[in-house]
Amino acid sequence: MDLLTAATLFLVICLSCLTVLSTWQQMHRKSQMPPGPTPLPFIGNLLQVNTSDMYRSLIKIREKYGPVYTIHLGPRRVVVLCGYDAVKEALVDQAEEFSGRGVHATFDWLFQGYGVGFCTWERAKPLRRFSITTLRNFGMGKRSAEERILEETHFLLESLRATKSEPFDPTFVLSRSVSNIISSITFGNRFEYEDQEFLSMLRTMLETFEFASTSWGQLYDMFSGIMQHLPGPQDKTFKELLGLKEFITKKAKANKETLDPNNPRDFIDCFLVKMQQEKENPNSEFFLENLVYTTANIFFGGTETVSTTLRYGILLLLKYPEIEEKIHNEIERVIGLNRIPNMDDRPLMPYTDAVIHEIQRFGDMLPLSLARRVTCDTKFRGYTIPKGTEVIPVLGSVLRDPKHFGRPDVFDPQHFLDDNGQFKKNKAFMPFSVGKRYCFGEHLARMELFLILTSILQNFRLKSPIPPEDIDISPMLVGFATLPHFYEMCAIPL
Ligand code: D3G
Repeated sequence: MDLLTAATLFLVICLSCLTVLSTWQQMHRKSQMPPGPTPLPFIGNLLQVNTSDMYRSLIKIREKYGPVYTIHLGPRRVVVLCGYDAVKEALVDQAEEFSGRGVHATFDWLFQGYGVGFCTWERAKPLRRFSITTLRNFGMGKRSAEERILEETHFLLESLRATKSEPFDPTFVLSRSVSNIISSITFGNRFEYEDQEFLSMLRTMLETFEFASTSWGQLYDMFSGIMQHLPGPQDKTFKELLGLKEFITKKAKANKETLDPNNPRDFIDCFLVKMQQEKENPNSEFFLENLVYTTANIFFGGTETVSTTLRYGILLLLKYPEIEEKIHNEIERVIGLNRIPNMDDRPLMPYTDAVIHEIQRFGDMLPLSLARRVTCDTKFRGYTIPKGTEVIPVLGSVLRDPKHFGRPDVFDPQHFLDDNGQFKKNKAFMPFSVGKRYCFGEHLARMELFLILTSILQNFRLKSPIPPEDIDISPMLVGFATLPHFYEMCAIPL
């Protein structure tokens, strides 16, 4: 054997050993992952899911593999968590490990890893702390959050009165009021209801939620690597999202030119001040991109989720007039008709509180939550999940966990009431998610839902132009979000 042949042979043997070793390692690593359906190259488990109903597909796969399993959404390897126990054990008991953020390709296209919502835990930490403090300060200072909500609700009631009991689609009537509450904090002002730029941003937010919940949007989440280079319905969404970004950028510039650091007018001003304070720190997260995108997160996240919940809630009340009637009675008993509602009324109104909880439970705003990611190699229920693996906590399966809700698929406020008609907490109620990346707008959102709904029902009786039996309360889309069908309603002054 000459030297060349020997060397070649040696190389071949080395390479073979390496290949066997790495395959074995991979298999071993894989065998420590939760079980799941066998993936095909590139498309993963695409054939096992229905992209127009990912929630139901994931629930179905759970039947075979249990509440914690691995699935391949295209090239994404994801650990899925179903039911209260699994979600709580991961997100709460191992909070730090499960605090990373997974892929949301539609939003990632715009955010590019900046801003508080769609970023790593490392970036989120300082941005969340700052956002929470700043939101709290704006909710406590000269105008409390409660006052902001009630002021805006006054305009909402006016526009409901202007409908003169005629049927109308409540979508934008609700979203412009909800959005104005968060706008008064992020931008320091509310918008006129007919402001065309405002209405176009509201349309953008609604349409983005719609796109991300369609079959195509879910497919885009799996195959954005290729799909971003191809034409498709995402192009319209992206173009609109750019408009939203440009609005905020413009606003940030204007604020910068008129900034008085001793008198911050809004969230953007506070961020500018923070940027100034940290300008010597090379590792600071307080720079312009994070300002623009964090503001976008708060504005968008604070608009679409609450307004869709209200829209779903009103539809449910149109379907069940007897439930609406009981809220009217409670309002009359606790608040009366001569003063506006406030947050001290809520503990005295267990029925209304239970209905609002049940609206959020049944409405299941974000059925797959926002995807997480483990920040390090993570031991969980005997498995080892490698650092960087994505995790989907299926919040819908927690909100419908049969161990915690008697009739999970039925809209029934009794889920949150005890035998004496008192409000009953339920630990599986987690529409805002839990753990390190729970929704930090939760407090504001819950105040909005209570004050807006009670204010509407203190002043109006709701009526459907079609008989309640014909109202379809099943969702129109279930994907990133759960969206109700569009409908018309009448608001009859009391
Ligand atoms: C969407 C776009 C930008 N920033 C946040 C969101 C979003 C959707 C749902 C939630 O945030 C959770 N509040």
